[in-house]
Amino acid sequence: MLYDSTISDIAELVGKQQSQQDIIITLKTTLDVQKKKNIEMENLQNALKNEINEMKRTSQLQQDVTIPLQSTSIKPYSNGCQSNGFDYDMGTGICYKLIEERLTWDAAREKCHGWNAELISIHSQQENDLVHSIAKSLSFEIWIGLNDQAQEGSFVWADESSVGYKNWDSDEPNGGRSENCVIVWYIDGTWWDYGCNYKKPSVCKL
Ligand SMILES: [Ca+2]
Repeated sequence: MLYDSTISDIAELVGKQQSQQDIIITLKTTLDVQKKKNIEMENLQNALKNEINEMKRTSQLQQDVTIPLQSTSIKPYSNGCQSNGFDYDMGTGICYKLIEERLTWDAAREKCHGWNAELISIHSQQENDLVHSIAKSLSFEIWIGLNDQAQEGSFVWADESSVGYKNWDSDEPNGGRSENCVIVWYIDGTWWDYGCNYKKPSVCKL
């Protein structure tokens, strides 16, 4: 009886030990699975971080591009007027700059190009009054963008805007092939065709 009891006790102990081992194996397996899941989670987090950084970078790039475009569309002239010494004229809404240095028509035009501008085109009495007032203040005639260098008698603006308003003096233009550029006369603001190689002050327009 005692013997049987001892055998059964041992069997029970062995059984308990076996089941404990099983539990340990199960726990180990669970731990391995958890570790694997942690690594996967970490990888996912890193991928998300990278994606967020990329989105931040792209949105910064978009802002860099968008802001100047917006400000340009709101105030078309102010940026240009503020740079290179251009002035904004309230009456005509144009951005202009006087070149006091006396230059040939071509050299004056080149100078305007250096500021992304063009020799001035005139499309209204107000614009002509502006150029006339500048000429008057210098007591000197001023080059404007009008010229017939490409085709005799066919006057065009340097900035390629269409010719509408005109203010020729009564017998002008009269110079034929020898006078292909145009000035605003400082006395009364009328236009004369003139030899392009004479040197005169000029006005650029943005
Ligand atoms: Ca001519």
